[in-house]
Amino acid sequence: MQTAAQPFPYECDLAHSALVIIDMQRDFIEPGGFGESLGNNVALLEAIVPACQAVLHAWRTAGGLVVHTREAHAADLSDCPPAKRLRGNPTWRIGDVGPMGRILVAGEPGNQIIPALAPIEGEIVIDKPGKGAFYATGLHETLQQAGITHLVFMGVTTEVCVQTSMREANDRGYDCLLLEDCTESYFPHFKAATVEMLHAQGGIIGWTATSGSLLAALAPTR
Ligand code: C5J
Repeated sequence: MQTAAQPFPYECDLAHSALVIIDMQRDFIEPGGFGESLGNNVALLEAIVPACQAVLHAWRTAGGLVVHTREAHAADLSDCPPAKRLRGNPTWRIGDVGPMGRILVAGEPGNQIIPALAPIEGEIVIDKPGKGAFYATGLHETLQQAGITHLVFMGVTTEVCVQTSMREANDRGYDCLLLEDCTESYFPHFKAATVEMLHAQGGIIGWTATSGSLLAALAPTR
């Protein structure tokens, strides 16, 4: 199928493609969570949920593989480097008890994916200790076993975990598409710059498109 995209149309075959949804977790998106406690306007991130839901529904209906990621650490923080935990001067550090349980710890309420985009049976859920979805997760091996060559990205935040994951995927040989209205940052100018740099120079990291373009491409497959 062909999706109208930047810098030129994106070709993929559903049987060899996966939808990768990065870190749509309560602590980043819901009011009263970790993201808001850091002074961020989470309404910016919440606003992409309907577009993400529409794509997820269409992708599921078409029978495509879905991967969800969570930025999550083990309860004993053995997978959290001190450099990550000690950086900056936040109110709560990773592992501290925040408004929705321990910050970025697997299994805590705030660490869950928001109900609107909750994984269903058969979908892959990856807990990742880093920003990128490929670092220390086994995701590449899982995708290779499934014969996946193309990845469509959604999620948050655009310039941190989404961009890192897309760059990691590009280096591993995947053709990557980012859905512009299904990703967001707490800093709109960072999102704009990220979208532009990913598809610049002839698609140096990959392609970007609107969810509407992908939905139009998916329509005949459903
Ligand atoms: C993500 C972050 N998911 N901004 N994390 O982007 O720290």
